Amino acid sequence: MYKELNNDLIKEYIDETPQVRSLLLDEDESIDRLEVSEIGDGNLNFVYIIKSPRKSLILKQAVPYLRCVGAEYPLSRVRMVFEIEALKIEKEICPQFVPQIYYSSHEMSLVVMQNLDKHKILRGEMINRVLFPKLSEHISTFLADTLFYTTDLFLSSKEKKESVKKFINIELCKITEDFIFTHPYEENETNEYNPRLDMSVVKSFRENRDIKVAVAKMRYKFMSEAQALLHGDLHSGSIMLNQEETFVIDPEFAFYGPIGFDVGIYLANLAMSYLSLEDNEQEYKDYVIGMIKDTWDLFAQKFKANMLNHEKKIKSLQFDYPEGMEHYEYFADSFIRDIFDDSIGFMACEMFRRTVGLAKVADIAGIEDLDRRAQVEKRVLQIASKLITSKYQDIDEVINEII
Ligand code: SR1
Ligand code: MG
Repeated sequence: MYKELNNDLIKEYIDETPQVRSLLLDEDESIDRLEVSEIGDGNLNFVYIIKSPRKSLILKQAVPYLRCVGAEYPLSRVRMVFEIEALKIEKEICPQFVPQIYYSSHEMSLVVMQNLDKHKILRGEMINRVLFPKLSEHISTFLADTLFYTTDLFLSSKEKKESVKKFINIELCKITEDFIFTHPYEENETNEYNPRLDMSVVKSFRENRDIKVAVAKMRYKFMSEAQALLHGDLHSGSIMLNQEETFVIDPEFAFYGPIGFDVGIYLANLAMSYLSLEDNEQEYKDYVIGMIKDTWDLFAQKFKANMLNHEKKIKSLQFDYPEGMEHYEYFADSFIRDIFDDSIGFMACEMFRRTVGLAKVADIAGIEDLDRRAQVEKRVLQIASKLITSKYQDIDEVINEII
């Protein structure tokens, strides 16, 4: 039976759960030897570190409401099932980038997993101006592999449809539909604004026909294009890393959606980190811009290599004739071109919502001087307005809008 845990109840729960207890303690050791602390700073769930003299691990539990709003915003616990199942699939595809799961319980809506205690959250590290030379290589592989190996370009028709069925994540998709694609474009009680933000800029994007049409198209794409199993919330708070290793966490928003959504959300978070920097931080600025360029370029190369690597599958996709491979390569280029356009569209949507919606990014919301923060936010909105209404040849053109 489900029980909402807290620091004390967790010890009892572990005592009654031999699969977890044996990871932490010898049989004759008392549960008093455990130390439990809640460390979650996300919007949805509770996350505990549990330490014993020999090991530490993470226990993450979903509660029947949205944590950042409270009990008045009910949210079913089924989101933990999506998180557990997505972690398993991602782990199979990219074992090096996904934490180890030790135990999971659908009934208790919880997962027990590797404590990444030698790793930190990317967002905080970017706020502290730490450089990670391997990150773009790692994230581009995570994106290219998780997003290719869950598409119809790789799976059989039956496997893909069965997987789509397993990931009908109605409630968390609705959160994205509301908080990314709807509320930022209307007066909504959940929106939050920096009091110094120039509201005429907000008004102008809310009443701009081209922006509204473009956002409506991205929303429709998000709702209807079941291309690949997405992480669904790949911002810089969903990545833990150090100089050697990168882990992608928190896939509770996982569902089958448009590939460009994951890519675009990540690029938007890099762009907002860049825009939060001061004029005199040129070295870090160059580094973040390099991340935007490398992430896209490496993703595109790796996704294309994945597409070209499965000859049997390619032949079954009606390219089984002498020039078939060459024609398939045209298809690959055109497919990746469409992902690029989608990524930039979703990137813009993420930039709008992180400025006027409920969920902010600490890179910008943490700027103490509200006037400077408002200047940064105005720039974010102006760039997002441009990105969503324009067509770009390549990532360099997009970067030119941002710098
Ligand atoms: C109301 S929940 C707001 C956001 O938190 C999650 O991390 C997702 O990004 C969601 O949109
Ligand atoms: Mg999250």
